Amino acid sequence: MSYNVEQIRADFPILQREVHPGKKLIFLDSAASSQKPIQVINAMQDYYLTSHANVHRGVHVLSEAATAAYEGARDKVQHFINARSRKEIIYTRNTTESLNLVAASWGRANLKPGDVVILSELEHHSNIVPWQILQAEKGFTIKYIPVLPDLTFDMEAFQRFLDEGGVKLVSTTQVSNVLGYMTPLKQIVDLAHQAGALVCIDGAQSVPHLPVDVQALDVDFLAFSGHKMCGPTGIGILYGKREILESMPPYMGGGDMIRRVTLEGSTWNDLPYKFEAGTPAIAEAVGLGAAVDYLSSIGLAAIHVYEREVVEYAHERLAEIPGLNLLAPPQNRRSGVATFTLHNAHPHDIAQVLDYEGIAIRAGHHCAMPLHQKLNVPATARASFYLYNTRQEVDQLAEALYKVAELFAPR
Ligand code: C6P
Repeated sequence: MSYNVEQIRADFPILQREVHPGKKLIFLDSAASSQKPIQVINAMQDYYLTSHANVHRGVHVLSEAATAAYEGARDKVQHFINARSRKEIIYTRNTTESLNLVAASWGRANLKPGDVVILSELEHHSNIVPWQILQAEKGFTIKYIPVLPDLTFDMEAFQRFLDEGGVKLVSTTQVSNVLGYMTPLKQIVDLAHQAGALVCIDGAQSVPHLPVDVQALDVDFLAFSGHKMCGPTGIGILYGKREILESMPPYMGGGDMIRRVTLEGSTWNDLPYKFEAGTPAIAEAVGLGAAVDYLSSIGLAAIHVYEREVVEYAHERLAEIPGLNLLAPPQNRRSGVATFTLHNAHPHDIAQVLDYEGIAIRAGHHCAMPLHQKLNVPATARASFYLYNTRQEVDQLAEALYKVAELFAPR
């Protein structure tokens, strides 16, 4: 079946709206948060109209229906990333909470002075700050895989860090939210495992866009967010290998995560509930399940191929614009975004002018300040693409950027 972008666009009601008089929305900010298809909106609405009650707590019809919908969504996520067991799928609020869970639970229990955690220079703050907070408490060392001038990882430095010893964990992103760089994940996992380290992957920008198979990749943890993959905000996933999750202490305490509580102490529920304290985001889990169904019905492989074509076209068109400088890793390793600076224009001004044309992009440091420091730019403008964007939208972006280039050309 061929990729029918017009049919896909028809599923996203918001893409029909005008954002300024005569200016229809051109949404190029899906890396920040994607839009939602009607199937997801309907699933959440149906849940509230027919089935809402608290989960795991009642024997009445509604509680059983809510529990079935909530747990059914977990099964969908399990199959989506090819996890071995539903016990390996922990609901969180987002990628950020998933990574904080790994740091606060696994990290606090396993890291000590002399140990090393390897991150990289291009990480989102979500995969830096939790480790820095824990480092202040535990006194381990953090090393960062450098980013080379061609905007790829310095794998020699990575190997050197592993050879220097003491590495307990490598935690890095699969796709950079700023550069669209697809990191050499399989190589990283294999080298890290050979050195006896675990691997945690930030999948915020990969799971929505390409097939991710946790068994094939052999990652130990994988974090991602529902809202970047056509699902609602407020729901994310931490995947972890069962034996590792079994060995970890709880993250938060409260209802649902316990087996027995006495005034003297408590024992913990089985996986995955050990890590799910309190009333969860039930409708959001249902919405995530519908998003997984939606993406699966199109196929992640097809989405990835289509999206990369659109991104390559964007790189081609934008490269022609005078004064525009693309931050582009090698072609075979990039996806998802076209990030750039233009003359000396502040990216916020660029984004503002584009907004007048109905085009939504993101400007700033994209929660990756260390990367921007490394590249010696305070901020960048980023157009990010998803399954519903078209080549015509790229043309409209390029036309608008010609105007911006003229407006901000040095005189
Ligand atoms: N990046 C962007 O515009 P949350 O906020 O927890 O759903 O996702 C955090 C996160 C973690 N890792 C990567 C690689 C990310 O891209 C993000 C979110 C958005 O680039 C918002 S800052």
